[in-house]
Amino acid sequence: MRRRLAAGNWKMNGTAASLSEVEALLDAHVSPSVEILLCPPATLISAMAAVKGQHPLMIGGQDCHAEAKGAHTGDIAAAQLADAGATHVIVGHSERRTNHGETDETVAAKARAAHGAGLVAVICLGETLEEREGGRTLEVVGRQLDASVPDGATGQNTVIAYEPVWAIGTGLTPTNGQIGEVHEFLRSRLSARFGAEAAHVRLLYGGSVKPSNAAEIFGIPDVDGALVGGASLKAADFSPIIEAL
Ligand code: G2H
Repeated sequence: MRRRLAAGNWKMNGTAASLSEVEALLDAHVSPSVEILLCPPATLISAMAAVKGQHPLMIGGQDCHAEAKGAHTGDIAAAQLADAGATHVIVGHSERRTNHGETDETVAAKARAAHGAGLVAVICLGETLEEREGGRTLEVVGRQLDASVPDGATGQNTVIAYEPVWAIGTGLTPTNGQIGEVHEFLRSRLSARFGAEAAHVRLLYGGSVKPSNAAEIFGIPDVDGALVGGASLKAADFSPIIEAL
């Protein structure tokens, strides 16, 4: 019912030379059985769109502004991402929440802007280590889900990524039980709010996903794919993750 999704978040990495990795990825997955999304720096979206040609690879931004246009130096509007060739945009990544003070309300506004521009919003949430150790994980992700996902979210326009902050770029991953508990909780919370539509919303896991742990993580119920950072930069790493889906 839900098509599996392998999403790569290049973060602030990559230049035009990195497009050779995209070519290698496309060569390895000419007709992928899962959806593949790459979110490069905005500077590379147009060039990546040109490289992919007719390949079903999807391209996303890593952030967008909540406003459609205006005096916001350095920011990018959702419609500008779409104009450059993006179909998706990540919003609410923990690095944005932490480094740029983004609140759940900011994230919801950005997701609304994404929807307004016809983009799929990949909405990120996840607890800190302190929250996890304090036994507050479900309380925190529940609050983030409620407040970061706007009304009007559907399986077509929204993907949720559960990314425990303490697992991002650290090499640490939660146990299968911990991931499964949160995903099950998120699904049921979405169901309570969105009814049957919740069954169509994909829930990705993110945080130190790599070739060696991908298959195990993808075997957890309610995990519909992954949001991959470091291991999405090289085709040799991202390709086996795609194959594990
Ligand atoms: C979490 C993830 C990508 P990494 O930020 O969103 O990064 O896989 O490097 O932990």
